[in-house]
Amino acid sequence: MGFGKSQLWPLPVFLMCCLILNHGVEALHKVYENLQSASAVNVKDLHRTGYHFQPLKHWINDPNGPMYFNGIYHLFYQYNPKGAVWGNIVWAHSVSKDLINWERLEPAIFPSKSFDKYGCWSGSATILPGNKPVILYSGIIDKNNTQVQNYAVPANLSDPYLQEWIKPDDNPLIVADKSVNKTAFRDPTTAWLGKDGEWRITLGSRHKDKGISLLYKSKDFINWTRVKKPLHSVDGTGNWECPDFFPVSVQGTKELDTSVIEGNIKHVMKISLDATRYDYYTLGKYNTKKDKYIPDKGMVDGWNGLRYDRGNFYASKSFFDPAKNRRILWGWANESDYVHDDVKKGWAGVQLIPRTIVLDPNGKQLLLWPVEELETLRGKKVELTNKKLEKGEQVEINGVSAAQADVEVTFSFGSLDKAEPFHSSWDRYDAQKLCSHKGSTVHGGVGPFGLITLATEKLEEFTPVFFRIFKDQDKHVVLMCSDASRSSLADKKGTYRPSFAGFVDVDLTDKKLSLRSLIDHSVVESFGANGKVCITSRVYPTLATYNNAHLYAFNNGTEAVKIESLTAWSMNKPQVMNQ
Ligand code: DQQ
Repeated sequence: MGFGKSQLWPLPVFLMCCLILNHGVEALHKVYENLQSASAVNVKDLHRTGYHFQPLKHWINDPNGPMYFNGIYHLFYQYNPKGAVWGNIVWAHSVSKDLINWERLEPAIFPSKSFDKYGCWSGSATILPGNKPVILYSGIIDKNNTQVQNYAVPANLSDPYLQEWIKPDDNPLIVADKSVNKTAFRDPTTAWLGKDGEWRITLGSRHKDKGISLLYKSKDFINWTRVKKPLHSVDGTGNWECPDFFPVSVQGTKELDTSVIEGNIKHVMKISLDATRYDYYTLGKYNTKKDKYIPDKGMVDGWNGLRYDRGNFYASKSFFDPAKNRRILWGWANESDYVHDDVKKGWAGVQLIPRTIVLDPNGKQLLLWPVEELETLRGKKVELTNKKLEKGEQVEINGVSAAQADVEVTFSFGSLDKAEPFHSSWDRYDAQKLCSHKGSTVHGGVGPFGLITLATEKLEEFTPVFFRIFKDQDKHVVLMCSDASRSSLADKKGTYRPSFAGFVDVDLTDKKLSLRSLIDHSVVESFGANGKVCITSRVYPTLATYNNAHLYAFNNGTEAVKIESLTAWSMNKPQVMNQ
């Protein structure tokens, strides 16, 4: 069944399909000598976000080197200062005291030396003993896309914003040895300290179609040697980008620095799969003796594995925030329009709302949730409680700005008896295919029910986010969908507007399901069952914009559902200095 079986396809065929599907995604990383697009003259406001992180204009991609240093959060990100398509990549830099309100600074790292002349690609920050931040990043050294690993250090540690960064002359620190593919050799992680006192980093690579996270060791952070065996690898997954490797606390209330490698913890191994452009993770154990990561029994490793987000979310990076003892995740959402649309509007890409990461008490997955600071942007609030929705009913949530809102809702249902059977021929891993058949308007037993976001009054345009519950042999299966297929009346033919989807592994004993959606003009970022499944959609409504956007809750299942509680807030714009 479609993508579920795609593992069986030869990689080149699958890659081709991905490239065709991922409009606007520059997956090939071609090195250009000239500009890839003219600088944006008019930046179009329509579809720009109100409270998601964006630069004033032009292209952005991966978040880089996030860190907390002396009271300030730093976010660097891949940025094209010259146009709205990928290319000319520098590390743009912004700082914040609360992860919400930002000040833009000059780019921190940009091509200038032989070891990064053709690009400064993704990387991470590590705070070394003595409170000394250092950045590791991938430099492109020639037109053949040869990649090396470099470091940069702050020019002035007493500058609270760390505006200027120095790239010392002993760069590059790491070059690919003969057995390593030098064009698939990038994106170093935050370093962690081993029990032997040596630093370790991992970086993304591949050997033929095997995805690899290479492991390097160093005593002094300058001289690095490759550990013969990789930290982890999976056959048939293609190139790995932006790996992330960190501990999560088991039953703890505090999250952990990346160098915590023992105790009551599990390790998370996240990889960004170049072929599919999704971020996958497994939970497992870091065997410190063998320097190997071993996924827990039963974890699916690869294309059918767990994901941070089932939608438009890629190249993410996490960091430990010592100020609040939490781990925070940044992810990039590309546009899902065409490259020529991006050039016309003069911008492309947003950073999604930073999310906290904790281990689900069931130990089998992570829970992701928007950082609490986002709530400071909540403005006008409306509430609804105990509202029953019979089959075919919908209720409008009036009184908030529906194009720029935060909505939290808990639905309940009396019984699961009417749940439709989960057909034995359906693919357990292909939620997206199921959502494409079982849309929000296709009546069911228990569900579909949920929210209708960015909608016109007559539903010419709408992006529903909803649940539907099936009965399998011995348990219920909860499907969550975020359906962009009817989000816009513009240029319907051929645009990529999938119904992104996931199965939610949730206990239904209390017969309740919760949903939170962050709606922001062209972003609908949703969190099902307290962050068990997250789905981000990028949409481009033509009518459901600004004050013409509406928000509804609906039920199209035979079983009546109740809105136990719903709270929606209009979201204010954060302060962004240096506009
Ligand atoms: N983007 C960066 C690379 C990384 C890729 C280049 C992931 O370092 O592998 O802009 O989107």
